[in-house]
Amino acid sequence: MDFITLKRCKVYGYTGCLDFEKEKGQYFYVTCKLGISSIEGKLTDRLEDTIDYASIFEIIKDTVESSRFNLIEKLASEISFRVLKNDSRIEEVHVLVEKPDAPVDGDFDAMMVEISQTRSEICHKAVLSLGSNMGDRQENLQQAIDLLRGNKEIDKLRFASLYETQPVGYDDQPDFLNTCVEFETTLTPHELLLFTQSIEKTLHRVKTIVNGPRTIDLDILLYGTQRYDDNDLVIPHPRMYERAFVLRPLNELGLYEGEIPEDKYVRKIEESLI
Ligand code: PH2
Ligand code: MG
Ligand code: MG
Repeated sequence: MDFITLKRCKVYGYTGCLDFEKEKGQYFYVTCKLGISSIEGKLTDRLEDTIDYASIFEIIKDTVESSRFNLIEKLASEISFRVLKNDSRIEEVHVLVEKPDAPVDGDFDAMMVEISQTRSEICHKAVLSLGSNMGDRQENLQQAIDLLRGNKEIDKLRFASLYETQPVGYDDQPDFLNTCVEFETTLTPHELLLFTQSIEKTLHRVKTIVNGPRTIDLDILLYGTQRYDDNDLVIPHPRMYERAFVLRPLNELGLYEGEIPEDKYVRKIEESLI
């Protein structure tokens, strides 16, 4: 393992339990040690082949300046989370936050907290269902996959074959092309939802009828083994186990072994995504 360390970056921030700390602020020192399996730049001597410490300094500065946490524990963990999300080459992060002017009556150098986080702790396997039944359906799905792959927080993406499927729910519409994709991501469920919605927007999806025709639809099926339920997102997807157009591609990816309903047809086609 190779390491890059930013030592005692001095930044002004507003983290603290007391009101005046959140209002007036104080200086913090942040030390951040990044673990990278092997820094390519040590051979190539190129900046792109390493982690630019200037970009890490910006993350530290921005996080400390813009947050108003109670605890330096939380501040340290937010810094490490953002640093890990920023570049998938970083495998682990160690953050030390010092608060030299902590409001404690007595003689001390600084109050400090140290935390460590690894990529595997914040990286999850996500599974999506993709569908299209308007325009060039295959091209729409391909573009959606390309946009997913282009996100630096999405890695190791794999997808199933294309399936021609009979519409479920609202029948009076053309057949769909469906597939499923699986990838590793450091996006949170909510960030992933915003990203899939931005892809739908980019590919000109217009919402007309519920369950009706669409150029592209991306639904989050699974996010690790986590359950998630808030106003705009429920994971696992509540209807996924009733839908052959979801279960057939999932089965192909080795992600589902059980029964598959047969009320609607689902046919694997020859053409595939790239
Ligand atoms: N999507 C729906 C409703 N019905 N039917 C098929 N076959 N494929 C879909 O992707 C699909 C559907 C709502 O998103
Ligand atoms: Mg859907
Ligand atoms: Mg949807």
